[in-house]
Amino acid sequence: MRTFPPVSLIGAPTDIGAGHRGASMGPEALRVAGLAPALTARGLDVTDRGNLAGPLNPWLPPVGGYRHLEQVVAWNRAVMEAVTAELDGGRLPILLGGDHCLAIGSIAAVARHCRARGKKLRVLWLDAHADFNTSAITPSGNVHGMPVACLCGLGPQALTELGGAAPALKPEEVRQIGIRSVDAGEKKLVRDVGLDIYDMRYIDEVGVKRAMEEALEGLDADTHLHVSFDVDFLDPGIAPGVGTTVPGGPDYREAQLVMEMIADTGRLASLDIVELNPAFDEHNKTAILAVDLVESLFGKSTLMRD
Ligand code: 6HN
Ligand code: MN
Ligand code: MN
Ligand code: MN
Repeated sequence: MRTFPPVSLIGAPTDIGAGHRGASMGPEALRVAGLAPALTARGLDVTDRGNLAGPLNPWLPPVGGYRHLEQVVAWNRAVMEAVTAELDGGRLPILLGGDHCLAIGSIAAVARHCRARGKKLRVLWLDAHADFNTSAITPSGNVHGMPVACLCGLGPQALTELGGAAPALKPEEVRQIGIRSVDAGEKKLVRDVGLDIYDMRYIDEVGVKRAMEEALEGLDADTHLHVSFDVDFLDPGIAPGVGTTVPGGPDYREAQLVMEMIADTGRLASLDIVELNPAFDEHNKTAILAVDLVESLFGKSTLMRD
């Protein structure tokens, strides 16, 4: 069994980049679902750092193609600083979102950490959506639909240069899994940049096992693996507690296999759990499922393999 570095939970209670209110309640729902004790039971050393602070959601229409850009930047700066502090301390940060725009700050910190140490980086983006919109093509202005583009250098300077002048990510460092909702302009853009997308059609055709083997190919002892887990990755039948449900996602066992195969690599070094929206949930069942899956991500297997 792999031994993990000490883990830090960082709450970012905001829905600043989302199209529905409520992801701001995500960190507390994950705590109530028992995330920390579940990880402790796996033998991990877990510290909950509590919640970051940031601006309230003013709930305004887009300006220049973005909703709440100033507040999105403030939250992401706070996330980036908090994640950087944990990585510098040799710890494994788990960001409790909050909506998915916060992955800009979290992954900017991870990328900067890797560059400074000559480490390779692989980002696994588990999501129903590609999150590759820009201000010119977004249907909503919601920045949670833009984080991957921003991290690859396409977006407002305040976000693309959050962690330094160069883009945080090269598209070839990203693998997207579970994708089944991509907007028209976004489709063209992800093709143009050559993003590696294992969409649901592909998973239907070849199965989770082969798709994940391909997505995880090439990881070595020198690779930092970051998982950005948008809970809307899961089929809404098992995970209704998100703002942007898309039918046709992975079922319970498929999702478990995704997590178990990531765990088997032994490379997981940072994690986002985002887009959980308790306002849409039923008795916190989506948070409870997310905790169950995160246990698997940290090596809990359904049989006697751990
Ligand atoms: N998420 N593609 C849509 C948009 O408004 O840009 C939805 C994005 C959802 C983002 O769930 O993290
Ligand atoms: Mn997302
Ligand atoms: Mn999504
Ligand atoms: Mn499990």
